[in-house]
Amino acid sequence: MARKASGTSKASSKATTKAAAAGKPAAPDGSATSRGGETHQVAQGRQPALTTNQGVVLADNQNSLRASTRGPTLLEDFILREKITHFDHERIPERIVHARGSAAHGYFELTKSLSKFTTAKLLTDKGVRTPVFTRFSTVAGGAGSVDTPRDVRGFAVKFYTSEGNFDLVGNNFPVFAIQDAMKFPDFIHAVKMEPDRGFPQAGSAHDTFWDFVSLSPETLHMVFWAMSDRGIPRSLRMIEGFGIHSFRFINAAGESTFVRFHWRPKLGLQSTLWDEAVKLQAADNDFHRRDLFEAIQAGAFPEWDFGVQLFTEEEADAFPFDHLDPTKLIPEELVPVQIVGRMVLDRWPDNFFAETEQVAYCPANLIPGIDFSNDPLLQGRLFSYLDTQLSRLGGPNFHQIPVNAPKCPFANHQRDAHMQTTVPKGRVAYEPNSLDADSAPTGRESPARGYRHFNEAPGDGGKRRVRAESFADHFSQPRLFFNSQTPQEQAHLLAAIVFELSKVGTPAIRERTVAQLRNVDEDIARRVADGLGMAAMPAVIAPAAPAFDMAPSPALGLVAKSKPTLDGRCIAILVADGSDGAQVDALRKAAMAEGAAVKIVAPKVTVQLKGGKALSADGQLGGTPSVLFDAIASVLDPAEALALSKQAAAVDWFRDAFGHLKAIAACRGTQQILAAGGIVPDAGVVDPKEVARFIALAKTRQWTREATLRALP
Ligand code: HDE
Repeated sequence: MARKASGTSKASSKATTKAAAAGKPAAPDGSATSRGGETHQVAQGRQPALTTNQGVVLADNQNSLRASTRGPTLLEDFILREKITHFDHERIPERIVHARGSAAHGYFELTKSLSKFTTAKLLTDKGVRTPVFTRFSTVAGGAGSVDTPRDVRGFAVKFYTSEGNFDLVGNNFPVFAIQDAMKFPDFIHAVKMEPDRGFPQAGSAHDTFWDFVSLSPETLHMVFWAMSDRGIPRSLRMIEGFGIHSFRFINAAGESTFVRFHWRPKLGLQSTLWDEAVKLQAADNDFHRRDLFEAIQAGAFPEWDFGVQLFTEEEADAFPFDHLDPTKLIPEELVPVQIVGRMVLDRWPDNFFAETEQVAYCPANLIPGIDFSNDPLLQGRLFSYLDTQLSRLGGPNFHQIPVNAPKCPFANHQRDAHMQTTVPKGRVAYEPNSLDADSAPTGRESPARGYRHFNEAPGDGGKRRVRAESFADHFSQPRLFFNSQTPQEQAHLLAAIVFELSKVGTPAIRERTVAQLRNVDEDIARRVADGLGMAAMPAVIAPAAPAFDMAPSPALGLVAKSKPTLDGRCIAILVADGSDGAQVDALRKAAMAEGAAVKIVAPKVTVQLKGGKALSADGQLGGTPSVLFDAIASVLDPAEALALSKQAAAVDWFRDAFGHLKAIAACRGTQQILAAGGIVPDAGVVDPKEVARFIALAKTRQWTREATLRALP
């Protein structure tokens, strides 16, 4: 058996050998290619010839060069060696954080000029469309991890402006976990998998993370965001984005205004429930990537409003916190968000590696009219990103990779280096010079339109390693965030903390965390302690600065920013043999008219509807759990429904949808499945004939159901 090539046909393998012996190519263009007798005829048509990387045309891409028909492979097979060597080097180092990501091309359009505040054309030329490349990511997991862990999401936008590339490298939370760049490696090491055991991948529910949190109360505000439902988004199309740090705008007069950047999803905010997120991780590792891809392919282009919070130095001085501290947000009630533009993502990358993997963001990529603030976290980032690209992309010419290259002219005297792809002309690679000719000009300074930093007055002087006293309060803003949520959102947040701490094996870490929570709010700490079954409250840890109350900010809620809509949502209809096609069509039409995608799920890939018409399913029941959808309906023949009521996949389909507070349209037959799942139908469960009622319910979760299902802290 081992001596025979697979699918051997004696006649053709003889022909190959004969041709080889006669010095003729075994597989001339457009003819049958020999694979040890197996022949694959591929129409040549307009296909280009396969070549090596040197342009040498290949005669045979199936077989290596061998000393005889069954002899060893020869080292001189430069074609094989080139192909395998290239393959061996296909991966580049993944990002140390934000390794798992999905991206898309699109454009930014300015709707309101900010010329009073900045000279950046991106923000002054109303109506101009600037190309963008936007990458969303999780932080803790590796490139191959799943899309739906509890985590912050990266929201990085590269604007290819007429004045150079501007990178706004933000997250979906408006605050970060640490105040000084010095702590970033510690924070990331704490959240990533523990170094001795190599797990957990992409999750913060473990000892080292909470150890760091409990010892570093500055993390608490961001941890509250991560433990809220914002940490488990339904879709990347339904998250906000924030530049976090204060930046500066500079206008034509050289005056500066502080700015914080915001992205607002057109589809509103929406998250999953924790049980749903856990099940999504098993159902579809690529849930968010697929969702973004499918929306763009379907022409339902994701869109965000772009907003700015503008404030002066004097206004900032009056804030009850330091705006240079990246663990602090500026409530919208204090400084409103003005919407000045929009971003639309309308093109999926042609190649994941070339674009999404090789894109190199850097917060130091600025354009004239925008400058940094002294936020000590931002200042550290200005070094880190360039450094990381050097190691990830192999050298300083990564700006020449198409996804990174500016789309405006660029020229300077930088030369050579690893992977240089441009061929500069002339003898001049320095400046000033008098030798560059008109035929090969090499570039000059432009004092009038070149980049200028804001001329900031020096601070209090003196060189020292220090944390500003104005950064000392760590508890007021987690309290503000918590108090700005609905009671149900608050309960979810506390349940997440209890869940994560329940995965922590070291009791002292749990206790220290609860002790820190006492500084945020006694009631929060008590509810978490109760959820953990803690016998006594741990002693309070004296805070560096005591928390104070701020007026709740409704804009920090998630449900408050959700939209009752089916736009961008997905509804599933369960069918089986004998289902009523007319009813399926009525549901489908009504849902699609409201902007939803509709997927047919069935026990078999193809079913015969009542009347004999065949219907192909988009998903087979066993592999298409209801966590993948925003609402579900079923149109079943009673006998089929009875059979399904004995199938775990069908019972779980409804039980999960019910548990995840989704609207359900269940026909009479389906009541048997609901009964098998112990589901007592409520107002969120209707008959599929009540199409309008179902569509109205499907636009939101059935929030009131939760109290009947789950004991939350
Ligand atoms: Fe990053 N961060 N970061 N970060 N970050 C990276 O750069 C770093 C921080 C953010 O889709 C890395 O190209 C330091 C804040 C996003 O490619 C690295 C510090 C915020 C992305 C890096 C921070 C972010 C990164 C890894 C503290 C929100 C993904 C690969 C001083 C405002 C961009 C890379 C993409 C990526 C360092 C803090 C957001 C190692 C040292 C704060 C969205 O350079």
